[in-house]
Amino acid sequence: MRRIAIFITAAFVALALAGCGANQTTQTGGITVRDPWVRAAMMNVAGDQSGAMGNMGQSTPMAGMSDHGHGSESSAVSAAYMVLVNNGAADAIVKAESDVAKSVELHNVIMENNVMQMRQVEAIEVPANGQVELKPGSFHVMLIGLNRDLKEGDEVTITLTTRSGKTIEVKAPVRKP
Ligand SMILES: [Cu+2]
Repeated sequence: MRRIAIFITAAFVALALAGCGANQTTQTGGITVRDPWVRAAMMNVAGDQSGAMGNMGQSTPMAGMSDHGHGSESSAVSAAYMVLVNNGAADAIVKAESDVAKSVELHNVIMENNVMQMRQVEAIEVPANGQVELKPGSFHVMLIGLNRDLKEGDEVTITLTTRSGKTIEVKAPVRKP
């Protein structure tokens, strides 16, 4: 008897899930982006310094280290911030891409042993009918290895992918923090 009861419950759950799926396809909502911006950053500040040191013929251990940058390889970083507004079912940002940097990651800032540290995260969760603010000291889109200077007034295109499979193209102005 008990086994039959469980089977019937499972059938009801399956029907309920099928119903949810049908509702989701007619939903127009989901995650949208408000107030995006990218922190201004220059890619060649460190490179110029190591070049000047090299011309003086004096190589400190520090200058020697930065020479491994080989000029065209930028180690400069920046970050993008925005508000993720969700007027649909719970979803998440699982990927970010941009042509301004060699690598783009989703990050959070956490306190560990009283030290603030950045950590890569698999996803930035956005609750149903809720919002998440990407801001300094919290979640952000990390731009690693800039391909060009990000000057105030420039525009950066970032493409976000949601767990539900939607892509969101964000045009973020560059600002000084
Ligand atoms: Cu970061």
